[in-house]
Amino acid sequence: MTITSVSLHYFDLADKPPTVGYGENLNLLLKDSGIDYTYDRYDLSGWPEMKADLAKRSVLHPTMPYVEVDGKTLAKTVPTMRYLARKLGKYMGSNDDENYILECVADSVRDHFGTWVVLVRCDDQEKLKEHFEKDTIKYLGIYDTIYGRNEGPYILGEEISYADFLVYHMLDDDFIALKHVEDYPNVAKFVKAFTKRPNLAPYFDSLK
Ligand SMILES: N[C@@H](CCC(=O)N[C@@H](CS)C(=O)NCC(=O)O)C(=O)O
Repeated sequence: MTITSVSLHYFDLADKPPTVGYGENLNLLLKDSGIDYTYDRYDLSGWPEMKADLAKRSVLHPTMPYVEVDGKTLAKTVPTMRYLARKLGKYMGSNDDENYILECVADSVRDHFGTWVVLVRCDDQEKLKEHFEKDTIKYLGIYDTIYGRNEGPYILGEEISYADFLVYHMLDDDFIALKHVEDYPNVAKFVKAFTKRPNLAPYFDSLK
């Protein structure tokens, strides 16, 4: 492992559960890795100053979340997950073909995210029902095909990858998606294995 110091930084979306949003993808990966890190959450009001400060530190297009890794400041969730994965020597594929698969899955999660994020503060039950029937079910089917490529429980088989964290957290963010995984056996197998991972299970228990 070539990382000695990590801190994760993200908004505190006070009106939402603490896991909602991009930051949790990095939080899950760091937690699973067993590395020591801090997770600092911020009120939205201080963001303009923080953003200006990050720009001064040469962060390209500063957005939340960002991570400080051994003196470097890195923004953008998926590129940062890949950076950490490479540094940690785990969570990437073992060849170009596997890494291509992971990038495709990350891309599908991004498309799924786009259908959810526009509704994140919506309380119109009709619109939410429509989203579930049109989008959530569609992506659950896509993930079931992805997780059915091999015996699982993860995208690449027995080894977890950064894209598995993205899929799990997308299902968690997408309202009631996690409650419907039993209808998708390959996704259900993945979720069961993921939530039982030794460094994650106590965390999921703590959120109940
Ligand atoms: N592509 C970026 C998107 C990050 C993003 O849009 N973050 C929002 C908060 S969830 C943000 O920083 N908004 C404030 C801004 O863009 O200045 C990522 O994956 O991290």
